[in-house]
This record gives sequence, C-alpha cells and structure tokens, in this order.
Amino acid sequence: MLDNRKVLFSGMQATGNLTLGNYLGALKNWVSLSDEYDCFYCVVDEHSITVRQDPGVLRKRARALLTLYIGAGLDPEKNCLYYQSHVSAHAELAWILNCFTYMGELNRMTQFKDKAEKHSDNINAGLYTYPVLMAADILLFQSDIVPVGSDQKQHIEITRDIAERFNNLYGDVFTIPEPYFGKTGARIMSLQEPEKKMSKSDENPNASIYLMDSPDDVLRKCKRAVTDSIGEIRYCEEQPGLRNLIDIYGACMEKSPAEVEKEFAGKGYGDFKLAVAEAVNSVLRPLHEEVARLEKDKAYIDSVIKNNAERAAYAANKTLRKVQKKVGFPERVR
Ligand code: ATP
Ligand code: LTN
Repeated sequence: MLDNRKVLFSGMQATGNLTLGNYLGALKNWVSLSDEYDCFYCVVDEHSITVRQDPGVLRKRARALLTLYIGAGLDPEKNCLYYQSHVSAHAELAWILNCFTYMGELNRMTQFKDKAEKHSDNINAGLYTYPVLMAADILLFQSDIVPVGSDQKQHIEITRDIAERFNNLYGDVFTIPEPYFGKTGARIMSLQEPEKKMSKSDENPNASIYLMDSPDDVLRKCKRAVTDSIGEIRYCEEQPGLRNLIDIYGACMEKSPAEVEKEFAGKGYGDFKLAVAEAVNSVLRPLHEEVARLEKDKAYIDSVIKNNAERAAYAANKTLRKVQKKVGFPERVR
C-alpha cells in the first residue's frame, strides 16, 4: 500500500455460523481500527479443514464470511479482504516455520487440547500445527498488531516466540506482532453455561446468538439466558450469567459495566433481558440489511475476491522470498 501506516492482520474461520462473540470480540474492533492501520482481514479456510468439513458448506460459508466482513463495515478498497487458500504463501511459510517450532510448545496449546477432546475421532497433524499456520498468516505481512478475542492469546505468544527465534538466527526478518484485545467484548460467554465461551461450534443453539438470528430468536435466547436467584443487576464474579449480559449490553451500547449497573439499578432481570435483546437487535439490524444487499451483487463480491487476493499475494510473497533465501533455498533462475 501507498503509505507507511502500521500493519494489522486478523482472520476468522469459516466454520459454523458467526456468533455475537465473534462480532463483539473481533469484527467490531476490526472496523474501528481499519482507518488507522494498513489492514489484512483473511477468511482462514485452511485452518477450517483441521476439523472435518462438508466441501460445499465450507465454500458457501467462506463466501458468506467475506460478505459479512464487508457488511460489517470493512471497505474492500481500503482493507485487504481475501481467502487464505488463494494465497499459497501461507502454506509455504507454515512449512518452514514448522521446522522452527518445538513439539513441546505445541503440546501446551489449550485450544489443541480442547479441540482434540471434542474431535477425538480425528486428531490430525493439522489440528496440532494449527498455531504454526496462524503464525505464518501473521508474520507474512510483517504485522504490527493482531486484534483477536482473548482466547487467542496463547497463539499470539507462540507466534512471537517463533518470530524471535527466527530473527535470532537470521537477523531482523519478521516484525514482532502485538495482540490487541478490545476493551469490551473480549470474551462473550455462552448464554446457557456462562463459564464457557460463546462458540459457533456449540451444539446447544440457545447458548449462542448468531449474527444472522432474527429479532425473535434474539429475544427468545436472551429471555432464556441463565442467570441466578440473587435478583440484583450487579457486575460480579458470583453472577457470571448476569455479568455476561452486562458485557453484551455494554458492548452493543458502548457503555461500561458501571454505567449499565447504574442504568438498571432496582430493575428486574426480565426488564434487563428485554433491553439486552433490543440492544443486540439494534446492532444486528443494519448488518442484516447490508449483507442482503451485498449478496445480490455477485459480480462485485467476485471482483473483491480476485483483486484482494492479488494484493495479499504480492505483500506475502515479499516476506516469503526473504525467508526462503535466509534458510538457504536455491535462488530462482529467471
Ligand atoms: P470455535 O468456537 O468454532 O472454535 P470461534 O467461535 O472461536 O470458533 P474463530 O473463527 O476461531 O471462532 O474466532 C474468530 C474470532 O472471534 C477470534 O478473534 C476469536 O478470539 C473471537 N471470538 C470467538 N469467540 C469469542 C467470544 N465468545 N468472545 C469474544 N471473542 C470471541
Ligand atoms: N485461530 C484464530 C483464527 C486465525 C487468526 C489468524 C486470527 C487464524 N489465523 C491470524 C488472527 C490472526 C481464531 O480466531 N480462532
């Protein structure tokens, strides 16, 4: 790109339907940071196949996710929005970085442990080396910051460790990235089990609010959200369900937990849940309208996919070539 703004990279998997947690923990921050940085927002479809996918469904979801990026407010003229699988440098750098990552480091990754438990019939090597591909994503673009939800903290730390190890051996090849966790919404919890994060792969449909849920679905799920028998709207550890609803309301309405407590002092849970549903719907309504409009414009989305993949490949190949040279691969004959 033309200027010397700092670089931002982030990505989301095209698995399952996106939840409010993905929006408040990631996408919303992406939009607010997009003016300040030179941004690459990737649909990480290569990460998705670490868990078995139906090919047709994956293809559809990847496109829906890219459309959602634009619908949420990321301008594809200003931000590079693309599919990971369209830029072969991701997989190529991941291979090299695999050779600079220790099994001991990967053994410590909690996401691997969680996913291996969940998919015990398919504990594949890709699932195990998932963080190395993620490191390649980030390091390819010499990224300065990576906005993610707090569940990705460990993956950013291993990325930094791999980059530092490589730089110590070969000189300053990679920029060391910093994670960025938003002020609110960094960890939205399940509506049914508020000690677990809201996840798009949760089997209980009442546990998660999906970004494409209708206003009625949102209202029903908020009404059913697990709370407690204390009866006071307070932001504290002993009331995890309520605390989560306060986080959701606060993130949607741009208010701090203290402001929310004050606004609802003396009110009952029923009234508060209605207000949470309305706040969520006020965020989802414009998103639904924009996505519906974009879905009709197939040629436009196709042109974004093509142009942005070329832009991303150009930037990524610069780093890849440098790395290949550093590790001793023979130069290309022109
Ligand atoms: P899964 O639950 O299927 O593993 P996921 O919902 O975590 O997937 P990802 O594509 O892995 O989805 O994550 C996309 C982004 O959304 C990441 O930055 C992640 O940190 C963030 N994120 C996911 N769930 C939440 C949540 N409950 N609260 C806040 N941020 C979240
Ligand atoms: N593991 C991430 C998705 C992801 C990502 C990335 C996020 C893959 N590559 C690079 C930031 C930067 C997750 O959100 N679960």
